[in-house]
Amino acid sequence: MDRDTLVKKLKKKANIIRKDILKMIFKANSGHPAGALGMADVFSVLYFHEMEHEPRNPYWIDRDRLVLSNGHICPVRYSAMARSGYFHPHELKTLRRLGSRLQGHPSYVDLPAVESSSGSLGQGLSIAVGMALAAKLDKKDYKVYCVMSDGELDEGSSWEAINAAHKFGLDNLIVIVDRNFIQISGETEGIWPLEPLDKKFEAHNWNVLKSSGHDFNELLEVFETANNSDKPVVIIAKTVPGKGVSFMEGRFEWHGRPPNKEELKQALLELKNGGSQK
Ligand SMILES: Cc1ncc(C[n+]2csc(CCOP(=O)(O)OP(=O)(O)O)c2C)c(N)n1
Repeated sequence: MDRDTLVKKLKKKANIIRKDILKMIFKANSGHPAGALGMADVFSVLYFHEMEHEPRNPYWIDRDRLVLSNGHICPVRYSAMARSGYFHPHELKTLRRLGSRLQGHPSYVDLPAVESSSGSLGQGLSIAVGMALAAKLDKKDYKVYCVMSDGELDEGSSWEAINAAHKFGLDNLIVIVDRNFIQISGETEGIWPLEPLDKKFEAHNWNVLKSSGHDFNELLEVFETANNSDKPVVIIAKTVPGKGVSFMEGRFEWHGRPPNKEELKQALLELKNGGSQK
């Protein structure tokens, strides 16, 4: 498939994912739209291009692993999984229901290929480091991806894991930081400043790549570079929280609030027309 066709396909998938996210969170009347919508483009690239996986064989031993550390944005992952064939998209409407496999914070016991339960922030990277080390010890070629939020980098455990990845030479580990500059109660730089984030990773001997989280050509290129890294690699993906919906974009207030009926209607209309172009 040529690059233009691929980009068109990935954009289309991301738009479907965004609509799913909004419908799921509306139906559950609870959830986290901003981070999920902001990462829809990255998840489209991961599930429909980048990862080696077999949706119909979720326990395939050589599959690439994806640890979602910031578990609260899981609607983006559930939609990408459903749309790539892990389960029927009808199941998406069970988000956050008692007994559903699609819990508000993912449960790996319930849903194959979720790889790890998450929700308690600051733990996923340590889990991913363990998985990447296991791959090395088992002489396996699969890669371990870890999606994490910028808010999680407030936590010391993240930096221990970053150090460990260098110590063990984990060139099979690709971390994607959702750099959306927001967390639950405001902007990251006001609450717990992280900059210069690139230099901090570099100081821990990581390969640091930066990309827009929404430009598909840039994302494809940055993943290509990441695949050839001889060190643990982080992609700092600059994303717009709430991306695609004009009244959610850039607003931390949408971190954890569901849309009401009118808001859902307007958001879906915007996405039908290709999403906010702000
Ligand atoms: C260890 C832990 N502390 C607190 C929380 C509560 N919490 C849930 S989301 C969140 C904000 C984290 O910021 P970020 O992940 O950057 O959020 P987003 O970008 O999705 O807005 C907090 C503090 C948690 N889930 N886990």
